[in-house]
Amino acid sequence: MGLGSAWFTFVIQKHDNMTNKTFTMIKPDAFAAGNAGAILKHIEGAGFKIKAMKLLKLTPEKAGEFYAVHSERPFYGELVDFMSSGPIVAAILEKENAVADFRTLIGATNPANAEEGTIRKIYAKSVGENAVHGSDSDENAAIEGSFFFSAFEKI
Ligand code: 3AN
Repeated sequence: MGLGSAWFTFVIQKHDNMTNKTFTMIKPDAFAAGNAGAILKHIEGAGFKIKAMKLLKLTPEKAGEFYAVHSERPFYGELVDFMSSGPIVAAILEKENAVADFRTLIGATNPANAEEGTIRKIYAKSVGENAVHGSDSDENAAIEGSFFFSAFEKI
C-alpha cells in the first residue's frame, strides 16, 4: 500500500468511527427545568462544536430501542418511562478526543459522585434523572448519532 492510499484509509476510518465526535441528549428533567440553554452554553464553552441538533420527544418504543443494551438491568423500565416522559435535545458534538472529554465534562452517572463543576453535579437530580447523556465510545457515538440524524442533518 502506497502512502497515498494509506493516508486515504486513515482519513476514511477517522471519519467513519467518529473519533472526534460524540453524541449527547439533554434529558427530560433538564429540559423541563429550563436548563437546556445553560447546558448548551456550558458545552460550547468547553470547546465542543454543535454538528447536528434537534428537539424531540421519544416514544417509549424508541426510548426502549435506544437503551436496548440495558434491557436486562433492573432500572430499564424506569429509564424508558423517564426518557419518553418529555422533550429532549439530541445533538452531535465535535472536539478533539470528544467522547472522553465529554464524559469528563458531564461527570459521573450518579450526580452524588460527580466532580464539582460538572454538568451532572450542577443540573442532575439523581442517578436516573441525570440531565445529560454522553456516548461511552467512538463506536457508540456513531451508532447513537445515526439513530437520531440522517446524513443530510449532520453538517
Ligand atoms: P452513563 O449514562 O453515565 O453512561 P450508564 O450507561 O451506566 O450511564 O446508564 C445509562 C442510563 O441509565 C443513565 N444515564 C441513567 O439515566 C440510567 N441509570 C443508570 N444506572 C441507574 C440506576 N441505578 N437507577 C436508575 N437509572 C439508572
